[in-house]
Amino acid sequence: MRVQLVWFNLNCTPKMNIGVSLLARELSEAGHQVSVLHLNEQVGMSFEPNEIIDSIRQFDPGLVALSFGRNHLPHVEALLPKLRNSLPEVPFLCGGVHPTLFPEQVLELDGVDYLFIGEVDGLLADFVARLEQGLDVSSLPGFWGKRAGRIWRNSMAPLPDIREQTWIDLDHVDYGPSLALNRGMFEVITGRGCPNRCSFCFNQVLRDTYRCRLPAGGKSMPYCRKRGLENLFGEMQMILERFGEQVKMFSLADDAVNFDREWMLNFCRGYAERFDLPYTCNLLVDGVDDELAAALARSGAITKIGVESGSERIRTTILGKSFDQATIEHAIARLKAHNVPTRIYLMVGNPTETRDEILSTFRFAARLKATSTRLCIFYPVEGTPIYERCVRDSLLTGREYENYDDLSVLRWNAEMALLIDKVHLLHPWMQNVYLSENCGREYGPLLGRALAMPESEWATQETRNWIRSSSLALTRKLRTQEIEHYFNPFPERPDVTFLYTGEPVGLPNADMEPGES
Ligand code: B12
Ligand code: SF4
Repeated sequence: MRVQLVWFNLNCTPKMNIGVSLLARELSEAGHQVSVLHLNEQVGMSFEPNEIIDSIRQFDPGLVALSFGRNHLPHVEALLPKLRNSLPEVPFLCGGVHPTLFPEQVLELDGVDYLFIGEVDGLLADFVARLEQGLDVSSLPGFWGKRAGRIWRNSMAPLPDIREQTWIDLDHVDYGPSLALNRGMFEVITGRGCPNRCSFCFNQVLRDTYRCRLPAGGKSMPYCRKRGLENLFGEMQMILERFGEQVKMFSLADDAVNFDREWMLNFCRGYAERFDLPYTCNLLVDGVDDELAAALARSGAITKIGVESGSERIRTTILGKSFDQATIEHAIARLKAHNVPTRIYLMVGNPTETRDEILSTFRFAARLKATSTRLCIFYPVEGTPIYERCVRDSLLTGREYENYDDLSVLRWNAEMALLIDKVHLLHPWMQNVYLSENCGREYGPLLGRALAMPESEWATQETRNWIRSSSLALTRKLRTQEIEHYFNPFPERPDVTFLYTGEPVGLPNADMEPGES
């Protein structure tokens, strides 16, 4: 059968979804013809329904399979009825994170015929073959459907064993443009799941969904799984053979790479033997000691850590993070002792957060002195416990969002709303005032002036220009005096900062001269 896969990646980092790519390969290996449509303004097709429909019609599919998350639900809702009109005979199948968490809502959408809940590895090709042969598909585990006036909802299929995971598809997915735009960073996934239960993350929801929807209570396969190392290294080798020096580093896209310590140590050992390329990974701070830090260092790891807040109340009580300040400090100290670059993720605008708690986040970040920081604005994803809390406490404005860099979608008083907006641009300065006496002297007056601005003055292009030019002038001055400070090398990414220490950082774009981008 001819299968059109569609990945919704609009107005987000231009990257192909790993799940869609491996499904493309599974289908083509099973003898189906596959086309992958990457909806993204920079590397694929932008959201022009007529062009999308033309492109799909040209491929003449027997099935259209769409993959999307919550942030693209409005696009899916807008596109599907039009697609249905143009291709009345072709069935539509939905899958991915959002259809898994909200199957009832997705099944109701105008134009949806089938959906799949959960991980479909090893099951999609059979579904497609049965459709092609006109056989019944209404009893296949994990698949839901509504056809000819009938609706069916099957229990989830057991979680797949991913030790021998299908490799991504380099033939049907054009990775070249996104590889270039992502500065040579190639994403691979080494496992699935996370053992933690943060209130804002889909992991605990997904794990609970599996428990309640699997007939055997979800016991057949653990939720947290890692791939076999040979399987993973083989895929990485394939990527390097195809793209050679265009690949500057791998990014291990897993939510939490090190929940299985033995696996992690073996990965570091094996990776260091085979590859001479840095890689980034999301690291859990629990259990980071000298042995692990040394192994990460030897294998070229650049670690990313979800610190989120400097306030213990926000991090543990509101966000449900399982670790305290001391554990974070210990982990980062061990990583630094072994020269492993660290990026910390911070989040502001959390429910019930106060001005002092926001400031404490930057005080804590300055104490941690990570190589880099990234700031996100809190967004409650539908279905998570914190979303339920936001609804219960009437905290939501109803504004839609597209990515974590958007403005807050929570209701705030005018003063807090303005502060959160300011923090988004000023966070390098906010860290710098706490970083050292020298830095505080330089950044304190600038920050004081910016924080005191009324909204009318803040929201002007003149103020934006002033922030940019002051940042550039100051970072040049402090570099000359060899004073450590955080700086932001690219205006289009105000969420990212790097620590200037006089030594090369070795992360993409971090070693540019100020003003070079
Ligand atoms: C890597 C990653 C990214 C990468 C790459 C894009 C991507 N999603 O692959 C980047 C950094 C670009 C990214 C960006 C964003 N992400 Co992201 N991302 C992930 C992450 C960590 C891994 C995804 C992955 O590769 N999983 C492994 C593959 C094998 O699994 P899979 O993608 O789920 O696919 C399987 C099934 O879902 C299913 N399936 C998938 N598609 C389809 C289609 C059909 C037809 C069928 C039948 C089945 C099916 O089968 C696949 C194989 O079993 C997930 C968390 C997670 N663990 O899943 C978050 C996650 C998907 N991201 C999330 C979010 C919120 C975002 C952003 C909105 C963040 C932002 N910038 O503001 C953007 C949106 C990106 C976009 N849609 O364009 C949320 C989504 C929540 C939701 N309910 O929608 C997640 C779940 C994380 C979270 N914190 O909750 N992301
Ligand atoms: S540690 Fe990260 S991946 Fe794990 S539950 Fe918390 S936010 Fe999600």
